[in-house]
Amino acid sequence: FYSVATTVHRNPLFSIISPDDISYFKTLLGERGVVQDALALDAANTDWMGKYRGSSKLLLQPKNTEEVSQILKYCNSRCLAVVPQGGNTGLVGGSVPVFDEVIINVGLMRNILSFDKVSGVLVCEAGCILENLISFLDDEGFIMPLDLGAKGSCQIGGNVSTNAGGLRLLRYGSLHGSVLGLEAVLANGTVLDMLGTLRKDNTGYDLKHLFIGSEGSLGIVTKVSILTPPKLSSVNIAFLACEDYTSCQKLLLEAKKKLGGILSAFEFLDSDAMSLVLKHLDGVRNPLPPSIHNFYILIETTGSNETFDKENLEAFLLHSVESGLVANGVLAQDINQASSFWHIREGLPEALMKAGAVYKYDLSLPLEKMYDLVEEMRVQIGPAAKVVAYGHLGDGNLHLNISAPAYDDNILAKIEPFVYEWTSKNRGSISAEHGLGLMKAAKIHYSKSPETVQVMASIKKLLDPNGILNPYKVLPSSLLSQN
Ligand code: FAD
Ligand code: 2HG
Ligand code: ZN
Repeated sequence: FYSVATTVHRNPLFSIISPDDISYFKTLLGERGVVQDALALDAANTDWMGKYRGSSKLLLQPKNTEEVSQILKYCNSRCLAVVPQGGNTGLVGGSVPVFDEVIINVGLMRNILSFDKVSGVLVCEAGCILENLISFLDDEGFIMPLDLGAKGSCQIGGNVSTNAGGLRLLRYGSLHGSVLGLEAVLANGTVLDMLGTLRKDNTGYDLKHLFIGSEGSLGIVTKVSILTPPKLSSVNIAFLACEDYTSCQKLLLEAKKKLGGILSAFEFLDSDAMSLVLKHLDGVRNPLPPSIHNFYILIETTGSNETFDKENLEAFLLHSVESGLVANGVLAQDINQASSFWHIREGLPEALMKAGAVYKYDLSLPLEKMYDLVEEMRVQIGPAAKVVAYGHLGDGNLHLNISAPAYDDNILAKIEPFVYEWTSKNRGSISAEHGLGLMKAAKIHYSKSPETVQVMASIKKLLDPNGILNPYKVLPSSLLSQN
């Protein structure tokens, strides 16, 4: 395992689980809700990348908000640290314990509570798996406003807690817009009912936003109300190749102008990313004729006029080829081809895992600068590792991945702090969508001013005075231990 935790020390104020604690939880949750089995604990202690690993001896599975409240109230009074865990697909070491924190997973809370077919407002428990919500809505003629490669495992509570962006943010906006309400339990067990379903509600501070993207550091999200758009009948996907990064940018601008209202995704990968997918994922092939291109772009349109939308995308494609912006391109002819295009893009995190060790950076950068960083990083690293770039180009979000045969501190020293300094200098964000977790808690100052971080720390201390909720994550520990 990667040795990131060596810079963090266990807070000695936290208690160690005792047999009395276990008895309490068994009385509260029953045997089923108290998991001590070694195999299950091993999985829950290890993150999706196999990079971060804790040593928790206890996983709790509450079935309702009241149980979450009782668990937290008890942990707070005993000063037992906890880590909220959803589908455990987070990529910044936020969802697993660092030391022996109690893991709380709301995965048994997976009921859909209501769905309004006119407004499209869905209310559900936080443990619902994203993919299940997507299929529920599909039957109702609606879609989720977010979609991501981890949909088969991630929970809506985890999505909200990370403010996940994903593949369609370009069209439907961030969860700060589509989450209309939520219910959350504070560290002392207080249940905050903010589960509104209204589009408009200006009655003072909109506290739900504190829980969107705070990565389980302020409370456990137990219910969510979310605005879902209707499913439109015509979806078209094109897979294109560009020879240089300037063309990719121009193509984005053209797509916004010409496809405007129907554009629903604009994703990119570079040639190293493409080679990696082709090498490591079974059954994947490049949909374009076999010549190497520097960049690949996936464009999706979603609209309601089948003939017009398709013609529109075809005309756009043709024009882009004629004007020299696009070197080659293909339009998906059926649903299988469409999903094979998506598989190339969505399969990248998995391909990187198969390739060995990976250092992940999830950056927001001004578009015109974005690829300069990738090129500078290649020079900086040399032949020791592969620099692979892809991401949500339409949102200015670069996924810079450095793939190496094994974790190596010499490689890391070439990447950091270079990547953070570069991002900060260009007024980017060191976390576009994955959050800070353990990986970047101490790096927050690269993207936030000291005054802002101080206010964040004050809010954390107000809502969680003992610091039991997801310790060592999001904010620098040094700041929270100060009085
Ligand atoms: P976890 O990983 O379990 O937890 C994530 C964080 O949220 C942790 O800090 C945890 O403590 C907290 N948390 C979880 N549940 C709760 C809760 N109920 N209450 C309070 N806190 C909670 N992210 C993107 O933004 N866009 C992408 O396109 C994207 N694609 C991905 C593709 C793959 C293949 C993978 C593996 C990950 C991807 N991610 C992406 C990263 C990840 O953030 C998302 O998968 C997802 O939002 C995490 O949800 P989860 O349920 O797995 O949460
Ligand atoms: C994606 O967009 C995810 O595929 C994962 O956010 C990004 O692998 C990554 O770095
Ligand atoms: Zn992403």
